[in-house]
Amino acid sequence: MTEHQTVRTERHGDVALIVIDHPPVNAMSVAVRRELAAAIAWVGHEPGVRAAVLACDGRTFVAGADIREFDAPPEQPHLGDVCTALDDCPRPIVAAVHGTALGGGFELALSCNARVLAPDARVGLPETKLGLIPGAGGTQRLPRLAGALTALELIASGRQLSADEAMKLGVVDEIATDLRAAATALARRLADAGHRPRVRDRAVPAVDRTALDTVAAAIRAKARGSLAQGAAVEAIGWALDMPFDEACALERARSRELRVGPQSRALRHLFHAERMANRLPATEQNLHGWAVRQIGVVGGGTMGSGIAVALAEAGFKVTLIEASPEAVHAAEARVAAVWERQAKSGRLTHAGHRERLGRVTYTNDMAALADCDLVIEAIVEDVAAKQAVFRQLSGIVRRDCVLASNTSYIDIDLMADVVDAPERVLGLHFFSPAHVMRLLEVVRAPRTSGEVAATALAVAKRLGKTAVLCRSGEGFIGNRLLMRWRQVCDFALEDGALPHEVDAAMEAYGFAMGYFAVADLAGLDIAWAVRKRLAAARDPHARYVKIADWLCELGRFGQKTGAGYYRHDAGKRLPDPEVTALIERASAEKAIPRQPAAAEIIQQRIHAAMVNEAARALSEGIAHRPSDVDVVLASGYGYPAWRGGPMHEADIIGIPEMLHRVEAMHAAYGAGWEPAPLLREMAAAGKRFADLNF
Ligand code: 3H9
Repeated sequence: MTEHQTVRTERHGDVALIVIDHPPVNAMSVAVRRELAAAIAWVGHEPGVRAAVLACDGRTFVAGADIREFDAPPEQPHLGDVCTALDDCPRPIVAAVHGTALGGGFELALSCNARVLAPDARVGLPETKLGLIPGAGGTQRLPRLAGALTALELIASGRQLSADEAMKLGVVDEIATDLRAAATALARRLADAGHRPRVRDRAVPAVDRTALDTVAAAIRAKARGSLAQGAAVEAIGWALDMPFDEACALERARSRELRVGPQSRALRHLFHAERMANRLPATEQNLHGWAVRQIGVVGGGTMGSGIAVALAEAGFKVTLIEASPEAVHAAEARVAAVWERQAKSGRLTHAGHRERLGRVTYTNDMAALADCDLVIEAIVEDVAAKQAVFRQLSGIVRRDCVLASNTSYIDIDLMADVVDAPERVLGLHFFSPAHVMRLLEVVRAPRTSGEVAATALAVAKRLGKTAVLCRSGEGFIGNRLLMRWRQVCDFALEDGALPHEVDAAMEAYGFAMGYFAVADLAGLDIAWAVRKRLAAARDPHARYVKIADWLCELGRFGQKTGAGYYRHDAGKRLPDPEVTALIERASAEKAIPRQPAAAEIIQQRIHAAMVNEAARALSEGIAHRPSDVDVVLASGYGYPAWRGGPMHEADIIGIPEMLHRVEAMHAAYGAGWEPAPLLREMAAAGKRFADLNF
């Protein structure tokens, strides 16, 4: 037995055990690579050792290359060299995988002679999510086991495989509860048989090249400017057309090239930003939340039923409240329909389906919430109605039951005002569909206690959400920026563009959809209600565009009414002459000479408007750090992640240039568009937004 800092070896008779022990996630730092290479060499020559098992201590198998080293030049041995050492070891080595084997971790496992997985283990190559492709043979070994088409889908999406799915695809050899014992037995069997199967020696199964080209074209189109997916397509091509070593050399070079490029830097920024965004302030980090088992949801519409689905899928017991027996019935049908679809498509087993259904109860009796640890209100966006619910809840639930509102705009303090123990009230702003969208704004009102915030963050973690902690204020972070961004889009219409032109500019920037297409999809009536609510507070000197109000007055609420900014016909979005006429009328009323809009100007102004508004939200303490804004925009609003979010981009553009752009926008748009004081201060002090992240 040898002792190292991050990798140790043990002898169990004729089988050696190599254990990586590098908390928290066994990432392959240079120290781990060095020590693992030494351990593999030791297995190769140690007298009496006939085979080995590669395993990890702690909560997971190797989570990949060490991302913290990516900003420095790579040091030897490279991960690919360690994989080659596994290939070349004269004695069979079996990977014993628990937790997640991701990226370089899965590449290590693929370089072993066999793989045994714990039943709840997962494997995947998520490198494209970091703007990379696998760089240690993953793009070459995975197609040899799973086939080129499947490997391409997995690498381009970064999707993880469950143990069962990995087994079905032939990527792993066994699933075992007693992981190390099973891996040891398999290693011994391989040694007995004198068998040392290597993935690299297998041929890539024949593939229909036309089908592959079709999938590749779809992947490139979906990437919307992100480079890594295109590189993944190329790398799978190398697997089909080139000898293994030659293809691996190309893969390694391409992976490195991407690593030093701006897209991977931006995505790494988001990776770290996501892990900062859900942290309580330093003074509260020792606070623990309360255990949450039973959760109530008030309101079973699209949002409420989506929230119930998300909660039940994470294992919580849920009580869903609706106002009338008919509405209860409709909510139940909404929830059931989601799982029905999943079951039909094979994504949910029969047993899993039954279990989920059993976790939710439906009633119109609020008293059923008496035992809940958390209640989430998800009714209409109406302050008085929400206050009535909170008042009622306050008389029903325990005093330590956390009360959350799913409002997307309303000040949480207004709800806290009407309950007993207001420190337990906060906002949980889910995005629709709530069981699909990753983002969750966790909104603290002035009185919300640290324990309540910690409780909500723990629930968010269990839901697998990307939680961003922020303070309460009109629209929180995301919708506050969206209001500005919408105004820029509206101004563009009055100034000379049409909805499909503005949307095309945003799509060219990397958004999946433009603002007007999204507005039609979401429905124009909610924003209309917000505008009416805020009408009295509006600055009378600020420019106001009436087009959206006119559309709503005509009953054009978007896709659900067949018409909004577009005409919707058989699933198609079509420019509508009636809307063009309204837009031209709006320009004429203000005597604005309509001029064709350059896509670049639209893009720059949307970005500048977001950055300026975010700077104000930062000064007001609504957003805690600039990187939180990036997380919100990239995970909830379709901002192209490969750009790193608006604040990261602002740093790249440079703060003085950003200020210049905001000043130009102010000159064009007038009152309400003044540069944020913070932006001026930063430009004067030579600061970047990154300097404000903590
Ligand atoms: C790669 O492998 C490229 C190769 O092909 C290259 C070959 C040449 N490195 O997420 P958590 C930290 S690219 C360094 O909160 P969880 C993380 O920052 C890599 N650090 O835990 C955090 O630190 P802190 C491909 C890492 O239980 C702490 O660990 N792999 C790494 O919710 C806990 O993280 C990936 O993309 C890393 N690779 O989730 C996997 N990973 O406490 C990325 C995590 O200081 N990782 N940390 O904030 C994950 O997906 C999740 O972390 C994981 C655990 C599922 C593993």
